[in-house]
Amino acid sequence: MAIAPSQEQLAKLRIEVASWAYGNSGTRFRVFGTPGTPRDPFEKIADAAQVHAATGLAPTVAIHIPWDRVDDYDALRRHAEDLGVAVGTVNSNTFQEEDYKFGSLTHPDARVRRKAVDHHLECIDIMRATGVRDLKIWLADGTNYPGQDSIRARQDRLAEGLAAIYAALDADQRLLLEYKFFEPAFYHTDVPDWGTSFAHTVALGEQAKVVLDTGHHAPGTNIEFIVAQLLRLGKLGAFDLNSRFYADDDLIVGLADPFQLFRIMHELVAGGGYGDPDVQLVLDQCHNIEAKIPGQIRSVLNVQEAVAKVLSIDTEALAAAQRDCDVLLANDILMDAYSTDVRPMLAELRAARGLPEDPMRHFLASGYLERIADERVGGAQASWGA
Ligand code: LRH
Ligand code: MN
Ligand code: MN
Repeated sequence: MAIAPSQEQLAKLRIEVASWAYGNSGTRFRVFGTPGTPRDPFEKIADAAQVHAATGLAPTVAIHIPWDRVDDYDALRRHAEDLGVAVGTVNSNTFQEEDYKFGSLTHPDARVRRKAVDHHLECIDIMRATGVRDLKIWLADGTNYPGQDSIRARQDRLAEGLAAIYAALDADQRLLLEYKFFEPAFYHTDVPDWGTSFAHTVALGEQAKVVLDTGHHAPGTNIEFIVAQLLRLGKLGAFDLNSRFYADDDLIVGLADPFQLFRIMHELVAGGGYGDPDVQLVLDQCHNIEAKIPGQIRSVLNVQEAVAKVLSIDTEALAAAQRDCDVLLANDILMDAYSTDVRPMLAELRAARGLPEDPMRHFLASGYLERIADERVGGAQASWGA
C-alpha cells in the first residue's frame, strides 16, 4: 500500500549540522576525549564537510559564539566554501559567564541585560561577515526557587531585550527563539514552551520564528502536534533534532524513538515545511562516547530514512480513509509506509547523484579518522556540560 516517492522529492532534503557535535563533550561527571577531535572552528568545519561529502545532505554548519569565535570570519566563510559547505545558523551563548548566574536578557540588573543584548549584536555582525541568515537564541534564564525573582518582570525584560536584538537585524535576517522546559533552571524557565516562544516571536514580527528542539519537552509530549500547530501559524523557523530517553540527552536522532521521528517528519511534510528553506532541519547533538563524524553521518541518514518513509505514504488513500473515519485503515496506511525498507531506494538515489551508496562504509574506508588522529592533538571541548 505504500507508494514509491520520486527521486526529485527525496532529493529536497537538507540538514544542517552543528559545529559542537565534533568537539569533545560529556556530562558533569566526565568529558571523554576522542582522538582527532578538532582544535579550532576551522577543523570542526573540516569534519562537518566530511558528512556532506559522504551523504550530500548536510551543506551547512551551525556555529556557536563564543565557542566558535575567530579573528577572521571571512576566512572561516572561505574555508567552509573551499570544503564545499557554508556557515549556517549563528547560535548565541549567554550561559557560561559569571555575569549570567541569575539570567541574561531577563537579569534584574540592567548592566547584565545590556551585555546580553550586546553579545547578540556581535552575533549579528558575525552573521553579516559569514553570510548567515539565522540568529538562534536559546536562553538558560530562569530561577531555582519560588519567589527568587518576579516571573512577570522577567517576561517584560525578555520582551525588551528581544526587541532590541530584533531591531538590529537586516531585512533578510531572522531571529529564532528556542524553548526548553527546564535545565539549567529547575523551578521556572523564562522560555519554557512553544507558547511562550510563539508569543514573543509574534510580538517581534515576521522575521522572528520558533525553534523546536525535540529534546526540550516533558516526557510524553506530543511533539508532532506542536509541529503541525506552528506550521499552521507560519511560525516554525527550525528544528534542533536529537534523541532522548530522559531529559535533554542530545543523542543521535532517530535512535531512541524512530517512530516519533517518523511522526514528526510526517507533520513536517503534511504542513508544507519539507523542502522549505524557511523551516530548517538542524542536528543538535553531542557524541559523548561514540565516534563523532560517523555519529553525525548516522544521524543525517536516520533523518533521510524517516523522510523517505513519510514520502512513501499513500496520501490519497490516507485522506480517503480519514474522510470515511476508517480508523484502522488510516492507521494501516501510515504504518505501511513506516514499515517500508527505504534503504534500497536511497542507495539508488545516491548512485544517481554520484554519491557513495553506503556513506558510512565509504567514510570509514577513507582513512580520514586515522589521519586526524595522527595530525591533531589536544582537541577543543564543545559543551558546557563538564
Ligand atoms: C540547549 C541547546 C541550545 C544550545 C545547544 C548547545 O539545551 O539545545 O540549542 O544552543 O543546546
Ligand atoms: Mn537545541
Ligand atoms: Mn538542548
